Amino acid sequence: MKKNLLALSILLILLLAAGKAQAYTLDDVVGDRLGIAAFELYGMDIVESGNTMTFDIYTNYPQTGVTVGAWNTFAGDLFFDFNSDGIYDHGVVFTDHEGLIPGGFYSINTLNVSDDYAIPGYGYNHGQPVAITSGTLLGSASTFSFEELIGSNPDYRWHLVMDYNYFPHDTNINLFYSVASCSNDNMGGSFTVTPEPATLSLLGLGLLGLLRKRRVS
Ligand SMILES: [Ca+2]
Ligand SMILES: [Ca+2]
Ligand SMILES: [Ca+2]
Repeated sequence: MKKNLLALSILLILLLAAGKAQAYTLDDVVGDRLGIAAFELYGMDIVESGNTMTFDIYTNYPQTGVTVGAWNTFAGDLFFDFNSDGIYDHGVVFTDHEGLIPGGFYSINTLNVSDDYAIPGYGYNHGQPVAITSGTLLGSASTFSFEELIGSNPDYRWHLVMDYNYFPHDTNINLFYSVASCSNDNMGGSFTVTPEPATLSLLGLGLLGLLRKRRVS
């Protein structure tokens, strides 16, 4: 009896420790940025609730951008690859550029990578997607805000709430985010949106039909 209790306690402690190791839905390594601390990216929380998807991005990078020497960097856009072919086909614009709307959800025609903004002589992460440059506006985030956090590291959070029907359901969606136009820190990952209720009920009806058929035969 005592042994069981001990085993249970150890299991509980292990579970708690495992839970603590993961700070966000998608963690980014702390300290992997290039340059100053303002470029650090910490991670992203992705939460599905009701018919919304919430994306919270934790960063030290200010909304108004950071200038290093002669290079005026600006915050990156959020990229999605809906069909996992390695090409980012959808995204959300974060800042006012190319006449696109901040908080707007776009089907992407063209995008710029970090090299498109680079100034010779500066170190940065090469070839990383950073900004949508043209596309079709499909909708916009119901909430799109930038918040200062209590304490520091991370200092800020991008807060984005979107209709979950903007996303394909029940399939792996890849995403990518560069902290800024230089991509001095970036992160990738994937998430899944649950099947639509209609699909579920159809599936249920199908199963019911199968059961009925079995009963008859
Ligand atoms: Ca980082
Ligand atoms: Ca794609
Ligand atoms: Ca990173």
